[in-house]
Amino acid sequence: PRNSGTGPPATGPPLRDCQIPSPLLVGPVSVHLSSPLSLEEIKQRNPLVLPGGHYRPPDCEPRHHTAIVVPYRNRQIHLRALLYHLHPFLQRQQIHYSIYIVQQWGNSTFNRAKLLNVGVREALRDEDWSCIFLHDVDLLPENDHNTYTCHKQFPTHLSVAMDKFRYRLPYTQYFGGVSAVTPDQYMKMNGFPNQYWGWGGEDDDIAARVRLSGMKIMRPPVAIGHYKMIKHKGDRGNEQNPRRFDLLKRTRLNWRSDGLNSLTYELLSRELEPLYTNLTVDIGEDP
Ligand code: UD2
Ligand code: MN
Repeated sequence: PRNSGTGPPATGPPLRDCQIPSPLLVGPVSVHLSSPLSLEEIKQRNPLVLPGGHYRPPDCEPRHHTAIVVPYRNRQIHLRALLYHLHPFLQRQQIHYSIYIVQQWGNSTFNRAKLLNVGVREALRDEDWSCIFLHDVDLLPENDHNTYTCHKQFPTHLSVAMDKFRYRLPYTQYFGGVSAVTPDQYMKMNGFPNQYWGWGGEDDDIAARVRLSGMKIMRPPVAIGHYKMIKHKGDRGNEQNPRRFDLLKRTRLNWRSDGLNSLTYELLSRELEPLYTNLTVDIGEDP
């Protein structure tokens, strides 16, 4: 069995380290958004993906071990589009990875940041991941030179140029969409806030935590960090959070006590689906 994120496979001769950059990269890719394939068809196109959405390059020893964590509820079409694009994208990068879909159970108000906390904690139970990606379900990377790996020192914000913002960063402290942390960085910032129920603010809180814990935000060049966001309306159960401005005023006071160290939830199920690990979780509701 392969029981560690860093060791070589248990059997067979040792493999050579994967080359950096990966020789399989193609650069800009065109992203089609209409009518994604079924999960079965996507699985057929990705025969080397193991149950749970797990992959390891077959002919070289990967230098990166990345968990992709996706906060999720009721976005089937987007999920299929994401899996369709992300599996081949990550395989071209020759990294060892798994995809985790963290599904909020029930109808209480959506809480993206808390789901991300759950995903990080559960992913780290599986493997010694060197990097954890926090990934909206509706964002598709358009250039595979945007590698899904972490910076050693500081958190990274990847989705710097999205079609919805005319391929520019909307504001300097912007941290929404796709970001990445090492387990150490995550611990240092006490994870993410648990108190943001509904749409908005949680990404700015996370950016503030990066700064308050003595770190800064790394970013890929704008020419590489291109993403398409699948167009959508706001979801029922994820209405704008009217408290977000008040909460953001208190990040400086709250970040040490609200986060990874105050996280409570109940994991209802953990399923190894063909293309992803499904975590269904009861995270409670807005008090
Ligand atoms: C922006 C940010 C996002 C987050 C959000 C505010 C971008 C590209 N993204 O996204 O990172 O900060 O604002 O909370 O700027 N989701 C579900 N089901 C739901 C509701 C949300 O799966 O019912 C997940 C899904 O992964 C989605 C993410 O939460 O991509 C963010 O929600 P959104 O896409 O509705 O918000 P959006 O596009 O304004
Ligand atoms: Mn979105």
